[in-house]
Amino acid sequence: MVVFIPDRPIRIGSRKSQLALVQTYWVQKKLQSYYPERQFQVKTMSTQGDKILDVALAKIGDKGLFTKELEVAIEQHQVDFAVHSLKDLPTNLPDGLILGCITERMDSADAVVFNEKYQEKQLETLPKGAVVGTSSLRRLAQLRYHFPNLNFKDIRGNVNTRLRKLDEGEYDAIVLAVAGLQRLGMSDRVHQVIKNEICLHAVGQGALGLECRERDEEILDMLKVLEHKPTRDRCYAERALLRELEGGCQVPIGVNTSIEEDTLTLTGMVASIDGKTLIKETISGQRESAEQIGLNLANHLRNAGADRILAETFIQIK
Ligand code: DPM
Repeated sequence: MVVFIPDRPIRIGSRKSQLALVQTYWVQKKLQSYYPERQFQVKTMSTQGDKILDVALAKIGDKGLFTKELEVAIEQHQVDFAVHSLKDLPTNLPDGLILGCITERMDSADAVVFNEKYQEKQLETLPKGAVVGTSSLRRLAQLRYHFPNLNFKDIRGNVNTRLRKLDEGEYDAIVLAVAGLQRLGMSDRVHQVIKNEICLHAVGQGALGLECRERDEEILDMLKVLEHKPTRDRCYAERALLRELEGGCQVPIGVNTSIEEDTLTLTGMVASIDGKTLIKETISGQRESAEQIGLNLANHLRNAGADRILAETFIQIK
């Protein structure tokens, strides 16, 4: 006798913010189209980063602020994998969990959104003392370096909350990832895309990381259809650099990567949060040794003084 056992539904873990859900539904829809016979369910949960909204991100400092609860859910088999903004995912994952897949990166740049009264402005033409909102040390350090006359102020909350605070006049401008605004269908709010020469993006910015159990062959196999190899190689190099230099998600470290044929080029920068010191280095190597390129660049940056800057940052934000 043949007993028909229906395939179990696949459960996907996600945060509840609008951006997180847009990203997760995108993954769900894609997988559904590849595997029409399977059922995909989304399970949402809040993370520490969603709950603590009155403390500067860098001060909470915890690794995995936006990912920890989702990881516990994977470990406890409440979900089969989780969808994260890759830039929120720590470079060291808990034992037994892995990055099953990295999806194709969208625009990795940062954007400036201006208050109504400054619609015609750019960072370069804002009046002295204009209030610019960001809680990213990376953006703060680089923008202070280039625009010492602007006044930077911390801002917390999800993308929608931040835009509301800008519109209500608490800030003259705020800095957000282009990718986040695009995913939310708010590209029209991007008034300036900040050039690479001014602001290098965060490690993993613009890509999604799908995290699952290391031994779950079924899920690992399933997720492969969403893997984007060039993005994966770039992000592996970026993550190796960050892991080697610090490991966390709230440090003034920025990167840029590109791939041409078999060559991967990685630029990394470390800056002091007062905007006075900035070190930047670039190296290239074989794409297949992406992580080694990240490690090598970390050493170059160290030799140029990165450790001292990072140690000072650590003391300042405590
Ligand atoms: C991390 C940072 C920020 C988020 C720090 C950084 C931005 C915080 C801020 C690690 N996670 O970028 O240097 O602006 O005050 C986050 C966003 C996205 C993923 C929002 C944003 C958008 C999608 C993406 C929060 N995580 O950066 O505007 O970049 O993939």
